[in-house]
Amino acid sequence: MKSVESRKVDTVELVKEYLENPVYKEATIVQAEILRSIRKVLDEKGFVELLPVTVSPITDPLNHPHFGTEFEYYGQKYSVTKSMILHKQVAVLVHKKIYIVSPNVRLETEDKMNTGRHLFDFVQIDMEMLEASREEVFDVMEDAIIYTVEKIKEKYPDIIEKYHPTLKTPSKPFKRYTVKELKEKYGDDYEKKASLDVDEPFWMIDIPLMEREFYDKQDPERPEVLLDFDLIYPEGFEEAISGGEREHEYEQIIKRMKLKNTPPEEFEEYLKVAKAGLLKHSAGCGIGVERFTRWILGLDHVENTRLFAKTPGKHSI
Ligand code: ASN
Repeated sequence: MKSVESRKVDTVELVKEYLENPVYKEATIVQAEILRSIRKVLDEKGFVELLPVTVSPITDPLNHPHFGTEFEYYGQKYSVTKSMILHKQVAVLVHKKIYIVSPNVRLETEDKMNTGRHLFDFVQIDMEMLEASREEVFDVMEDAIIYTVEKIKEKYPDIIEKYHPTLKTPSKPFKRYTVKELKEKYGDDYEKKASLDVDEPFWMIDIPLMEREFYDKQDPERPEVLLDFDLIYPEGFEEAISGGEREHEYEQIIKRMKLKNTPPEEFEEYLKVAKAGLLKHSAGCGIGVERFTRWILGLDHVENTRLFAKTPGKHSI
């Protein structure tokens, strides 16, 4: 366990670092373009941007330590948002295609400090489409990624030349590999090894049943896998996106919660909506904004892609 002293940040030094190290200025210019480009593609495809939910009585069950992320407000328990997945399932009933630039707080433990990929407060562009298949999600996200990479290369050639001169615009359709195929080829550390082995992003599909939460849909034909996916960046940058088709039927949701030991009483209000038959089939995903910036610039750590980054195990400003 590190001492509190060693986690501390010298605020003045950090502000000086922001002013003196050009990476912060250049990365945030690129990041602003990522936001602009993805919004443009989604807006043109008829998506409606919704405002983020930052605290709520129900959030993604993901298994992170709570520390102090829960509080009580006039007799109702709240938690900070880990992801808006359950809210997306409702919002997509109002508009058929939605997205949110969504800040998520996941209190990662200090062993994630140097992965280069983790912040305990990050932003994902989280989208959802009513009655859609995962192939339709792939189509939208491939267009968004290709457009964004092209736009950044066109507008900021000097920045790309400086940080990631070999950055290649991916071509459509991205390849798809099942987890089973990847395990057979690369063994246990398949995600990392596959990412190092390729030069374009690929979809990793058919994630085993127990490896994801209850809301990703079980394949009715092959119940040992889910109709979900990750997008994996090339060159060792690993996970870019996670998403899937969704469970929407009450009985099936309960069955999946039991399998994962997710306590249904913590999702009572969500389950009421499912039991009333209001949820419908949908599919969607989220793309991490800091990770996208990191890959485009080929940086070591997401903490260099933004100001005021929250690195696991470190104090911050
Ligand atoms: N954004 C993810 C999804 O749409 C959920 C998550 O971040 N856990 O599946």
